[in-house]
Amino acid sequence: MKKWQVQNKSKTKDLISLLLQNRNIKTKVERERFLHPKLAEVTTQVVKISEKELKKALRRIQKAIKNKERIIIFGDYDVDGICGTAILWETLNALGANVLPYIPSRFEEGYGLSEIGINNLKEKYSDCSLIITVDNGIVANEAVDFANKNGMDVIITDHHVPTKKLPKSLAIVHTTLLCGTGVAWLLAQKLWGPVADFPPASAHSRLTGLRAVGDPSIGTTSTRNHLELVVLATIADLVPLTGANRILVYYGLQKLRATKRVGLLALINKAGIKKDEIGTYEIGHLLAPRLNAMGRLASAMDSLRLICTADKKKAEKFSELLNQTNLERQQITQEALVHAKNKVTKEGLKNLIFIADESYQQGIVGLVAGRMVEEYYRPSIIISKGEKYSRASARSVKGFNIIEFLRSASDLLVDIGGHPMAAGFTVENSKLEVLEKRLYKSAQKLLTKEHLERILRIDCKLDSTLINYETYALIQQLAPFGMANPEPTFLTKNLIVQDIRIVGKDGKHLKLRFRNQNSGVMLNGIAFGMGEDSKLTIGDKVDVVYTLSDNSWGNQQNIELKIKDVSVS
Ligand SMILES: [Mn+2]
Repeated sequence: MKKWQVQNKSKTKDLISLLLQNRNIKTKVERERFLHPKLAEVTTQVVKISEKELKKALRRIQKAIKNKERIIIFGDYDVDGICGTAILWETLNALGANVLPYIPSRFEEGYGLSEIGINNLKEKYSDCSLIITVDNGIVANEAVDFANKNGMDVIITDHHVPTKKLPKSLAIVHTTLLCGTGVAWLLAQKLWGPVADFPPASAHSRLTGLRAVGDPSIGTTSTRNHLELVVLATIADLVPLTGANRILVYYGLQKLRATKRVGLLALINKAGIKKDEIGTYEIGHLLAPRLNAMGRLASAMDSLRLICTADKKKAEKFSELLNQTNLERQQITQEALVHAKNKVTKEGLKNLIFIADESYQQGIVGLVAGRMVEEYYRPSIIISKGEKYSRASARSVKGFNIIEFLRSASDLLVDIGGHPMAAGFTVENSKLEVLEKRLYKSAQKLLTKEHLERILRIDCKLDSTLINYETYALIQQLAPFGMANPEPTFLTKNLIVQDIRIVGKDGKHLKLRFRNQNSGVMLNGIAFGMGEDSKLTIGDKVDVVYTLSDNSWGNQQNIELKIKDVSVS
């Protein structure tokens, strides 16, 4: 049972003001910015990117373009890395640079800029003299030194949390206020400079089938076309949708709905999405998992190819590949999840979940850890046991800083990185047992009852007479919803259960019909995942927590409650 927490108990009549207050939007200026975002407000100054570093980066890139130096864009293998790489590659290519993308293999080269990655790219492109990282590099101090020793300059663009000692790269274009693609997009805008509104001389990538600039529209609206990639990355990377990120998502969604990229169109089609209905949900749950699947199981380069291709046949081929790989990814994740859950059932639930197994694949341990947190609401560490070393992914519960927690055992680890809610590390197999004991012991001390209690945050109570299409339309002003701007959640008390139907395959979901005792208003609701252990019966008087969803068809305006929790009054 979740604990319900009504955030705003004041009785203001203005629902929008109340919802904005709950989202920390208080002054008139803040309110205006939130309700009417302006793209011009996303600037390097606003997100605190160093002008000095930016200038150094621009000067070095312009020199490389002029001298026809080989430039490599070195991106991460997730959606954020891929989209940012596409933006810088297409931009530099259109500006006439000798540029190619490079995405390392998770299995052979590991995360981020590394010596082995640099060696591999040198073997392929011996003339490379400038590396630009995307969505990685801010802690790659040794790899940067190695690149410099090998005659390559490095420009870092990243958004991860830096350590005290910065790498000795030529320039660092960095902020934690955007995703990695957002940083790359701002750099690309600066590179376009005043030519942004003119079509560039047609430039074609030298890679067959990877015509980045076959589309002549790319120059005229380049910076805006790239917003469709910024929105994919911003949602996929789970950054809070406030400030500059919210503005980028607001405009990026419009661009994505009108995308002309044949690869994205094929993928959208494969995912069964209507193009003009793409929202943050569709990106987070349908598009991003497909784009991420390649880097988890195979090669992220194919996701990059899908995004950049201008060839319809290739778009079809890559979208099919991504779809298949994602199905495989789902199956592998599911198998590992069942295995992990069985282990908890057998050994009992402790404050912390720590499970290592040879059968877990590296690319999916993060997903399994996330699902274990959902299931048990405990900090979860899932480990893919290798021959000598194991790779682990950890996910946390609100208020428990997992990176700090894990760093307390860093003497036992090979490497570690991440954020308060999600982290990853490498450990030698021989140290797994000691590590497990140490972490359990320390979790026993640090984790409180409050940490392990699920809280359902509710914006406010809503009178059942206000559950209508007008209210739904009103709260859409606050969209797009996502991290740090959740869909408005309401509580309505004393509804009478009028009808219950079990729906969905395996009878997982409930369709409910409620009646308001006093007004007689009838309401429809759907409760996903509540079919199996529901104890509701017809005639029960209940309190319901829900979000509103539009279930209109034809001219019939119809609002449905998407139920998050029900309790008998
Ligand atoms: Mn990122």
